[in-house]
Amino acid sequence: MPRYSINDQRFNQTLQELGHLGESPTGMDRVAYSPEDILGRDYAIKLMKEAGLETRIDNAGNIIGRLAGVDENLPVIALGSHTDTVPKGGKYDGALGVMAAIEVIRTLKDQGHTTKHSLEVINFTNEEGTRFHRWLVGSRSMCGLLEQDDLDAVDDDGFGLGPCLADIGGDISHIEEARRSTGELAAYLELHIEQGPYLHKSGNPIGVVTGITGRAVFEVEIEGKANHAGTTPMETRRDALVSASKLVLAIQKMAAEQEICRVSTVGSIRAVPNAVNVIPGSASIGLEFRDTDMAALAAAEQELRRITDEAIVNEEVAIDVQRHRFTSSVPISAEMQAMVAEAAENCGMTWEPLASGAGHDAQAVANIAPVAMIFVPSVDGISHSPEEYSTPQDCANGAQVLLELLLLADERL
Ligand code: HGY
Ligand code: MN
Ligand code: MN
Repeated sequence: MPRYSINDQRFNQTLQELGHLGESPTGMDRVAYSPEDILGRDYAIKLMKEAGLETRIDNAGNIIGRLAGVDENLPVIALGSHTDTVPKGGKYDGALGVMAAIEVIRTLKDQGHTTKHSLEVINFTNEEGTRFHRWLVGSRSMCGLLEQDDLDAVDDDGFGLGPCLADIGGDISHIEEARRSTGELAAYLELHIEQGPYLHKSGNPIGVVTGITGRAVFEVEIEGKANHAGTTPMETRRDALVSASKLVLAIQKMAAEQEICRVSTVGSIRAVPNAVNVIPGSASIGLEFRDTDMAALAAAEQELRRITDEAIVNEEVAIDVQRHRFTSSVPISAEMQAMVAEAAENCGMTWEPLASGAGHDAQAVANIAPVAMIFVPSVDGISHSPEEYSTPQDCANGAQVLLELLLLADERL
């Protein structure tokens, strides 16, 4: 039996309330740095304060709520996730982990239990990376993984990261002050929805995450020749969108048929001037490869460059492959996995080991501290969609295991 029980009602209530902030008829739109994102951030800060946490916003925009432990000399145990969403996203991705972390604190307070370690609830900013095509910005800033091109990034409308950070209480000119060093955190514990189909299929309420996927993101620009759609003979066209479309199918085949890496996705495509009676003079596609094996991602990049070189010759277009971001895969230690499994068993729940096909802030924090992740089922494995759904019971199960995991970590680390 778990030592303490979370307040399921109160917890699921916060999840539903957060789920209305930044909601549009087509899904959740709390895209990082947006007014909708700020609604969710302010709600999390309100709950953190009500739970008795000392809150602050670091220069990377991360929201940190702190609760002193018995022994202030011990490193901190952190819990958290992110409240930003992809455009037209769901109510549980990230939100579950932040709301559950706050519920854990509230339950410890209700029970008058003070942990040995000081605790921090962290709401990492811009986990999704939608706006600047760079993800895990808050957690990478905290863990020394931010690069100059992150700071120099401009969005599709030419706006830079600096003003966006200022909007949420950050400060790009001193962003390095958000950096935490190895040893400051005893552990980082993250509850997250699986975002895939396996727990929903197996019926296990808990996933013990064994590792987090690596990811390689590219932008490919194709230059052909704009021309009249009505008068230009087919054989003389250099149609950038046709070349882009051929690349889309070839990139899909790389994972689906050639099995070069686990998954490959072209998530965005643009044609210029995007007018039906003009042969597109230029086009661009945004794509990503994922695999826990970094050699597979390197092989995928090699094949991408091979097929684009081929297209340059065969289709007389110019192609520029811009490598955007390589994020390393992260194994989760056997010790931390065992602690999650024991926490699930103490709560009377079955579990299964599961690798994460999604990226998470935990893979950045792993750079400076031991991390552990708990998954709960996503109904039909759907995520990054308004149809994303996890049942109140599954959400409460996750928060309950997170509380038990924290108590185990507090005793053992
Ligand atoms: O894209 C991902 O894997 C995560 O949901 N940010
Ligand atoms: Mn997430
Ligand atoms: Mn996500």
